[in-house]
Amino acid sequence: MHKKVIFIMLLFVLLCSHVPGFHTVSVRAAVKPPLARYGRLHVSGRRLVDSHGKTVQLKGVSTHGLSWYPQYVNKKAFQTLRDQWGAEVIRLAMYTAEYNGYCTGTKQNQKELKALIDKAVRCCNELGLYVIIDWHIVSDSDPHTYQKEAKAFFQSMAKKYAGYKNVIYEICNEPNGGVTWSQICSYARPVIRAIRRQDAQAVIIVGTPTWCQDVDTAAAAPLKGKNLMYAFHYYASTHTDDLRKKLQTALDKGLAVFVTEYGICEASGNGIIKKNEANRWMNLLDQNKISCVAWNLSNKDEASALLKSTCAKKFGWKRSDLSESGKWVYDMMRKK
Ligand code: IDC
Repeated sequence: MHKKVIFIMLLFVLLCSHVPGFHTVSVRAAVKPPLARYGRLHVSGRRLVDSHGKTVQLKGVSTHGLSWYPQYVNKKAFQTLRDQWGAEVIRLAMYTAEYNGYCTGTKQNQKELKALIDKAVRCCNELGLYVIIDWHIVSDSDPHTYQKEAKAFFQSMAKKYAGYKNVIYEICNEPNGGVTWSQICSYARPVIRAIRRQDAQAVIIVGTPTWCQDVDTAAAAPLKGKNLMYAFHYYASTHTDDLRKKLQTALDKGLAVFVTEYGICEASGNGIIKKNEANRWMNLLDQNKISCVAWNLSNKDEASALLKSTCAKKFGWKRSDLSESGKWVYDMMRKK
């Protein structure tokens, strides 16, 4: 009798294991959401750590421009990323200048962007995901261009989300056009103060010169203050050993680095994909427990988009709905 029961149970497991999705559902159901696992994050030395001081390496996905692809800000999409992909953090890229940017669009547009961020932050909170609010400067190379707007924006965000444990602020995506580290610091200090007046603890990520490549410069003269991190970005088909050296220099100096954007294609966001280089980069990040976010969640017809351009689904993507970049990111994150 006993043997019969065991046999039936084994048969059941064997049959179920052939049902698509069984593994994902069963494995994920047993795992607590990231926020429940790690709690409030903070920075210790060069590491991001959980509420018990244990090193945390978050992996996740960035939206494309929020104004451009608002359709992917929905709970089911984020749930798909959490449960099927293993994502722990979502980055909300809010362009400041391009594509109905926050600083160049209408007041109505600003209102819509804030509503979208609010929806995203709430969804992430309910799902226990970390969320990065990204002030996405690009063509407005110098963050001083919209410093006044940035201060007001982050002050209002920090006021609204001070009680949340999952919100991270990224105050300038990619300074470029020769903007120096000391210029970035003079932008960052008042913006950080505006956040700190509302929220003394949230992790704040500061962009670094040359599209977030010069972390070595930041490491030579980091900002004062707690829970600060520094952004580093790479695109594996364009950036290789030289940039890895820069990152290593910064790490050796003890800089707390967060890769808030990476791609496995060229820096244009398009072009060829180099998986060998992508793997080399990810090994370096894994060895050093550096958190990272993949660019971008959209079906735009470009190599960095994670969804196939023919895929119209707003959530519930299967592996076959993903682009080559998407499949690489999905497989890599699921391994974690
Ligand atoms: C790219 C998008 C592309 C868009 C362009 C506009 O992929 O669809 O037309 O921005 O500027 C970055 C930027 C990020 C870029 C990305 C790829 O932060 O905005 O997105 N990239 O070029 N830095 C390095 C690469």
